[in-house]
Amino acid sequence: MALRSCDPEAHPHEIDEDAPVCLCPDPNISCRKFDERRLRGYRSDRVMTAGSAERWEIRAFDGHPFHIHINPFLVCPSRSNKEPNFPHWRDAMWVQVEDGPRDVLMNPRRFTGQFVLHCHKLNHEDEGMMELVEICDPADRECLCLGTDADGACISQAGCQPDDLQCQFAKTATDAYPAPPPPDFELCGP
Ligand SMILES: [Cu+2]
Repeated sequence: MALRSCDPEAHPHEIDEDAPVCLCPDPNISCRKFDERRLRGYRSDRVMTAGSAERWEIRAFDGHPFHIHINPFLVCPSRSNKEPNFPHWRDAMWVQVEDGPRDVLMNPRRFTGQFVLHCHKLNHEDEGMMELVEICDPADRECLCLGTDADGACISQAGCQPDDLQCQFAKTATDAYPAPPPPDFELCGP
């Protein structure tokens, strides 16, 4: 997951030197605004199954307070001197480029249904820096699958309709985001 507001001065030509400086709408999560997919009829942006556990790497290209509803997440220890250096549960976390990617563990246990995750800067969330998350029962195929491909395999609700080029562009652009530079701990001194 990448949190990003497009600042041409701070992040020129991140993906392709010949490309326009800001390829994705500003601000966004994984190159998408909240209502983009809803307007195209997608039911949710991210799908998990009840009882599962996932490790998410959350990156930001500037500063964003990441916040999720319903289930808290376990923050993995990091070398940031701004956070407790032991695993701890939170529902909000500051993510900024200087600290590098943050690893968290998601563990939806019982609740099934939809809720949001978003940047907690009010102007960012109002401008679409938000995702609709859905927790499905593992046996609920209608909840999990957007449809099936030619081989009958489930296309995840978080995936793209085969003819939706905008959705595929967003996924490709997000995958192409470079990892933020690692923090320089030498600056902390001995
Ligand atoms: Cu933000």
